[in-house]
Amino acid sequence: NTSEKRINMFPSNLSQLISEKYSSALKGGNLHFTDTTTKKTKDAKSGMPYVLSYAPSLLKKPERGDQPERNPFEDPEPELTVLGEVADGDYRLVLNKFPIVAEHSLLVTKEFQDQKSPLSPKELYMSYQLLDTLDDEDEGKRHMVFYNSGPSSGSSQDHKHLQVLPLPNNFNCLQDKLCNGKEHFIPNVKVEPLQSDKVSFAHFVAPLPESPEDVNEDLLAMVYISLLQRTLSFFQDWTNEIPGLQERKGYNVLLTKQWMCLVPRSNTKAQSLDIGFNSTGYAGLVLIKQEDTFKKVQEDNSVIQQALLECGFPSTAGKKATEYEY
Ligand code: B4P
Repeated sequence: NTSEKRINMFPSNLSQLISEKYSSALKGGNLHFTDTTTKKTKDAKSGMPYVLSYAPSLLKKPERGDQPERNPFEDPEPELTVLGEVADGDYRLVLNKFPIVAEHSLLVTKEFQDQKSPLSPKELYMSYQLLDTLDDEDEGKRHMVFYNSGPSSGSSQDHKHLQVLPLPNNFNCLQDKLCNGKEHFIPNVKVEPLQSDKVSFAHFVAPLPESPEDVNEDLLAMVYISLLQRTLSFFQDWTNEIPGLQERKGYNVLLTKQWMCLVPRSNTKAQSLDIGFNSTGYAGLVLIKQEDTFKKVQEDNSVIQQALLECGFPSTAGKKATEYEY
């Protein structure tokens, strides 16, 4: 029953609930916000827009948070829990304990599930509904849901979690530019997903329907599977060239109300520059912790395209799936 499926899983005052929880967690010392110096810039060759966020103090943060042995999502802190029951009670919405952007939140499974597992139709639709609830076109407020899956994707926690991040104001990322003026379609053998032929790294994008009425579980699942097929083919094709690829393979999922994007990943960190990426990097949101790296990037920002390529795979724009898939 489609009308039943469309019932929103989130309360309409969710923005307010997140804001209130965030303020009290910050005040109570339950949440550690790291301030950053941010800078907008653009890659000259590809035109890919970036927001650089420089946070040297994050170097002191232990990789897996303050209690590295503890699974933070098994029994999340009540002070960080915005909603204890989401989607039939199978998920929770909690605040990120170590954000660099205010109100950065996480959707976590209640029962342990592996971060390497694919997204289910329910998770995709829940993510879309979350975006539909939080975005405010009149106020120019947009969000991105992302999923770092597998060791090379930039994830540090194995318990299944999706993240939702407010996007910087007036930020038009690579995927927005690609989808500008494009109608929704589900990529198939004949129709390739969108991919910029100017950026260095492989990425697969599909525009979503303009009206939320036209979006449902099935549609999102079909889009996801078509992008995932292309993404997974990289791990077969490159397995001989890249030692250890099978053990560390991973990918990023980026979702806004306007599009879905998948990026196959080969490494968490680049070799040529001291920098690592999770999904956000492939939307042009670049977190920099090293002073030296921040200097280099400001001198010549083309080093970012190189680093994004080293952590992904070469772009296949203009090639048909069969040419690189089999
Ligand atoms: P993962 O998928 O495992 O890892 P991650 O987001 O890449 O963050 P990581 O932990 O590697 O930190 P990083 O220095 O790269 O997600 C796990 C999430 O759970 C993290 O968000 C983590 O903070 C959170 N968490 C850990 N313990 C928790 C607890 N007890 N309760 C609730 N949440 C908990 O990056 C530092 C921070 O900046 C991270 O929050 C990261 O998500 C964020 N970030 C990175 N790049 C960003 C960008 N470009 N723009 C905005 N934010 C960015």
